Amino acid sequence: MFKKALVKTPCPEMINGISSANLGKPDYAKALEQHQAYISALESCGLEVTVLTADSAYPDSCFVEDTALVTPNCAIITHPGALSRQGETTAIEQALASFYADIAHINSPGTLDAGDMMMVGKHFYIGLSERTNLVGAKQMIPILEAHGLSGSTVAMNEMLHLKTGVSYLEHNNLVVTGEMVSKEEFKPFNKIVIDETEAYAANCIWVNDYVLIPQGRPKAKAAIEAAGYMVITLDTSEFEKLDGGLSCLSLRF
Ligand code: CIR
Repeated sequence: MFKKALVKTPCPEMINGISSANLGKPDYAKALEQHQAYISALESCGLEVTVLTADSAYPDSCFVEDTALVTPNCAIITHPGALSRQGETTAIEQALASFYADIAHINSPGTLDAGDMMMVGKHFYIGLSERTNLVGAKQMIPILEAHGLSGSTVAMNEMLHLKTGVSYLEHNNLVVTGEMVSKEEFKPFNKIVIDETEAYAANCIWVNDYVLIPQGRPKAKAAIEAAGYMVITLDTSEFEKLDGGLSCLSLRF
């Protein structure tokens, strides 16, 4: 069960965030509304949500997931792979210091975005992406092991982050799309395969037996409901324009 979440209000400069989506620039007012609805949804799942103030220096700073890994035992501040995002970690570390006595760090030349990390019980899969390098993963794994956890790497070619294409919904259920469908390491799971036309819904989040999914993906919604979950749909169109999904917008612990 998760009890808390940390989010950060999008800043007006988000319209200049990193993007490969070709969906146009986000509408800032709409993004704020969607962010508020996201916070309300987390609260309705029983989480106490800490909201950090917007920071104009970092257009992508609402995507807090990439800046830290939060586990039951420790927090690890990452070293994000995109240069323009590396300074985002300072505010996140300050905020996490209220919740964690034990904070470790990934350091240069290691890079790691925690959007590349997926928690399955005490194990963490680490995607080797354009943002997360092997040096970063090799720093992360011993930190996990020192805290009674474990980690292993997953090769990937097509996606921004590991969790762009795979989400763990507890109970051995894994939502997958694209290159994640056939990964050897994911063979032991019950797979809920998301159609390529709704691939964006593969980034969804389990929160205390609810599953939050993006709006407008009816096949994904039906498949996740059929697996026994209560589904909450949220409009994340303005974050999708920046390659961001539901998991990216919070740290849950
Ligand atoms: C970026 O490219 O870093 C942001 N525009 C999107 C980050 C999305 N984060 C995530 O998938 N964990």
